[in-house]
Amino acid sequence: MGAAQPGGPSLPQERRLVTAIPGPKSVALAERRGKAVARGVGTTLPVFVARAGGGIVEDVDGNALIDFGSGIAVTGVGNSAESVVRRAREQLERFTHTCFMVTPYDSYVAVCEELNRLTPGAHEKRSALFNSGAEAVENAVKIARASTRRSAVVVFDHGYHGRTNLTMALTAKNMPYKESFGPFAPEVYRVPFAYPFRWPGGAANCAREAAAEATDVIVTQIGAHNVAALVIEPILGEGGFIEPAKGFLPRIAEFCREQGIVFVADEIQTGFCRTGQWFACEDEGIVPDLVTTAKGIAGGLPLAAVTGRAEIMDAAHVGGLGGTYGGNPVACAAALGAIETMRALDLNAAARRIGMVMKARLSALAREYPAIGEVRGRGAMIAIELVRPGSKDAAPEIAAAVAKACHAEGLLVLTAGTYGNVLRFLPPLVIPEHLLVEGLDVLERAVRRVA
Ligand code: PLZ
Repeated sequence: MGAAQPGGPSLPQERRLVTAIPGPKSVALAERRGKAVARGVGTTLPVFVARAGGGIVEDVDGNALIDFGSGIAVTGVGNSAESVVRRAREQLERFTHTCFMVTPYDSYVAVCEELNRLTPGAHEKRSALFNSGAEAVENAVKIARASTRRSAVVVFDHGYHGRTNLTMALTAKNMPYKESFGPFAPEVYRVPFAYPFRWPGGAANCAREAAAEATDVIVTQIGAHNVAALVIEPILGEGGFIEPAKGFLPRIAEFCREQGIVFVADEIQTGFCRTGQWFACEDEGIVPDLVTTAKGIAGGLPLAAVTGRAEIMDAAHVGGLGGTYGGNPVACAAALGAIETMRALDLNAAARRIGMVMKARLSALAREYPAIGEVRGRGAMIAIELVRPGSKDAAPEIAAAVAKACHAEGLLVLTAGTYGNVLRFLPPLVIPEHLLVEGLDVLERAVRRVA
């Protein structure tokens, strides 16, 4: 291999396999890793990355993989996007950190202004910045509790909100997220989510029945007046890209409004153009009280936020919110660059286009292969749920085998779902169309081989 070439937008946009996956250099690095890194930190695909950009992740052996993962819905604007790098570099050279709580800087304020503008609703808003999605969710709960002086938190079946102690409690799935890590935070209650594909009463009744069951549990088992916050992903992410049946979210939001419960939309995976809108809540005109964001916000730098109604956000006392690194100036500069890119390239339109291309191909494939129980999702957040043909029994082994076959052919895909039987596709929103199509070709061949 020659001298290091730049990644980012200038990386050649072509799939290229020059060794087996993983190649010898990755295998050697994996061995070093095994002796240095705790085994609890898992790996989807053990190729070590040399550079990445556009729709390509290039490994240390010179293999170029098509990226259908975006680092789990983070690099929507692409890796090392031009405006992200330019603004972050300029900031790196001026100062790296002062701590916003000690001596503030304007980029933090500018990110909050953008969030207040971009999130749903024209009401007066405030934002606060943090480092990770989990930290944002924790802070949303703190703020809701301070504002309502209530303690209970309601979450949903199949929900995912993080790996810290409180957010483990909010997360539904035991393995691998919670097993052996308890005890968990108290006052967390779980209610049904409108999962049309698996709703016992059928998809047509799903929204109404699920909302009725959820609100009944809140009223009869918790007491609505004890509930500070209801935290919901407008499309479930880790839970398997489950779009709630239409009408479910508006019913839940209305119930929260009636009961004085803070409605928190966790848009950490769905936000920032991923679903073809700035935020997935917009699809049904939902105006959340608080919105948590992270992932796509800063083009790959760690940044997260809580944004919401000024009177709720400002219920937390002065000094009650913060953290050493929250709203780091380099991450804020990157976020301003990422948002600039989303506007300049109209990445909402790009996400909708990706969704159209993917759904058309995958729906055709599903008609041929009954192992694909459902094709679903919105924009550039698309998934297939794998089942034993002729049933709705989860087939995690088929999902794993298809993922493995994709990886071997140079297509990076991720799995998801409570039953591990969902293949999810999250390409960067800047992926060139020829790579999107080629990725789908690889996927189709993998399904044909396995299913
Ligand atoms: N809320 C909706 O999707 C993170 C998890 C990856 P952090 N999802 C990826 C893993 O296995 O750890 C996520 C999310 C939603 C919260 C989070 C948590 O965000 O930045 O990972 O803390």
